[in-house]
Amino acid sequence: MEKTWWKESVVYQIYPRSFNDSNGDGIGDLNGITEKLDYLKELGIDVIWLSPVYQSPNDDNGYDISDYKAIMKDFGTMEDYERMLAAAHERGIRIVMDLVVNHTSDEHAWFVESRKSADNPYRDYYIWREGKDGQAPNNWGSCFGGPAWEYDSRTQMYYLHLFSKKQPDLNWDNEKVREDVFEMMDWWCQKGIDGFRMDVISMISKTPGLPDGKVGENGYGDFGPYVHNGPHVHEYLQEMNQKVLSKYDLLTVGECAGVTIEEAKKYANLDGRELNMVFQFEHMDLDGGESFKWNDRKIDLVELKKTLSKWQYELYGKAWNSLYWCNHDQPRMISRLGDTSTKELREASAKMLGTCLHMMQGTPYVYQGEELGMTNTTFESLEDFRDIESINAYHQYTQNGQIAPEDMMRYLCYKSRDNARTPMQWDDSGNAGFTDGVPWIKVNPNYKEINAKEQMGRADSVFHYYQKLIRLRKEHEIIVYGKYQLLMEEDKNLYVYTRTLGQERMLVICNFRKETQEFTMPEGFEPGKGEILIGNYEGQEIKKSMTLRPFEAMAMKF
Ligand code: TEU
Ligand code: CA
Repeated sequence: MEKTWWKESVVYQIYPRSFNDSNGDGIGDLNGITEKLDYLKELGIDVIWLSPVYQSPNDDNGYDISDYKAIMKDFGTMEDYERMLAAAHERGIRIVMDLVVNHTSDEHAWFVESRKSADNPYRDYYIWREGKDGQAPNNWGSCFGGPAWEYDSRTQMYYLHLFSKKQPDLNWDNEKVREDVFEMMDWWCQKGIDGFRMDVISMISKTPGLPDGKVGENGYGDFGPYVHNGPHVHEYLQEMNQKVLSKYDLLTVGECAGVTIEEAKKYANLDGRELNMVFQFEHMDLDGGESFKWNDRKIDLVELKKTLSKWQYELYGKAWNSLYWCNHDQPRMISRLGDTSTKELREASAKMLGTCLHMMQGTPYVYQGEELGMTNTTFESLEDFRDIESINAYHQYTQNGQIAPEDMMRYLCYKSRDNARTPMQWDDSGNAGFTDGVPWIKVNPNYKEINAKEQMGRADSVFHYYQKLIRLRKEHEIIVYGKYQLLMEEDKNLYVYTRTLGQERMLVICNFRKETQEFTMPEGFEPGKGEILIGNYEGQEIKKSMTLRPFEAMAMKF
């Protein structure tokens, strides 16, 4: 397999609003990031993926962009951006920008023009339709509740928005839209950035005719089949690749809601015609259901193993995986699959989850605070939440009587995106050292126990464990390029797999339970010949049969 830097890298995702506030206004900013580059260097990551920092009215925290070539005032200036980029590059850290081009803000100049009149030159930059019998053009519901169409009285037509009504969808079938987007991407590449994470890029090509979808429990039609991996998506990405991506040395990752293995092989094919890799959602959605993600079901380990293994097997040698447990849209994985009830269990399970993910094949992503074992937060009322998805969902499901308010509040506390968006916990001073002012969202009250300063000063911390996981990838090619094989498929408690590269083999054992588990070494792995690369308990030894302690994990090389 061809060796490339983006296969060998570890990416760290920064959610700028919650990372570090340098000027006391309660909002993280670019200068705040620059101040913390040495921290990231110490952790050892290679690449930063920066959630959007462009000008935005913040209906969806920057995922609604009103000017792609300007920096959000809350975050600083273009000079601050350039200083951050240079400072990152000086440290050998690359910067990947979030590219949000399925939609813009309704305050973007293109949309301001577009809505003026039906014959405006920018009209076809967006998706406008006549109503049907005084109703929306079709039955689609938006991701953030309500219909996916907004009526505009000026021209008496509707525009499509798969997300909030302040996020109108661009019309990618218009080649002028594509040209303008590619020109803007090139402009950023010329500035020296190192790649793009492409927001819901699997949704840019809509099925002509925009057919009604199957009506779900929320009363709206599902747009999925007519929007995910649409008819021209690969053509448009190949065009983007030819016109922009192929001219630079970039890391590209497509966030691909609704992506299947077959589609991923096209998006992330090793032939390099489209993108380097995709974010798939299957392992994240295993605990979903009728009311979308709003429940408190647990992910089933056997299902999780099957799903992740399928992606490992099927993309091997054909396409490339991304590996993630956490991002700004997901509750903290330690609160879903780990145990946060005591410090010991919390740290053991954080390290186990890190081991399980980082030893697979693919490019690992670490979301800010994951390297400390940061947990879900404990909000008490709806007023504490800031996320448009959570707030709208609360109203929608409680108003139509589908979910009782106290249940919905419990589900929000478990699943809300805001769990990942509480401020980064730097130290045990006020507001976790994130800001001298009033933070835009409440700090998780557990910051006195969980913070970077304490962990950097302690050899057995989660931080140092992640540092080692990241370093091992640089020292052992097998971690990057070895072939994956799942063992003990049906075991309900252990996740065990091997990696193979030439004569070398690795064995990875992870106990996903707080109860101890008996384990016998598989055939062909001679205890005396193995070396422990990393493990989350003191004094581990490789033995023919072992009693694995709560959340015990080991990666061994033979
Ligand atoms: O997320 C796309 C996406 O699929 C989300 O709707 C996801 O399903 C949801 O957040 C899970 O609860 C991207 C961004 O990552 C997200 O932050 C944005 O809100 C969204 O696109 C719109 O830009
Ligand atoms: Ca600030």
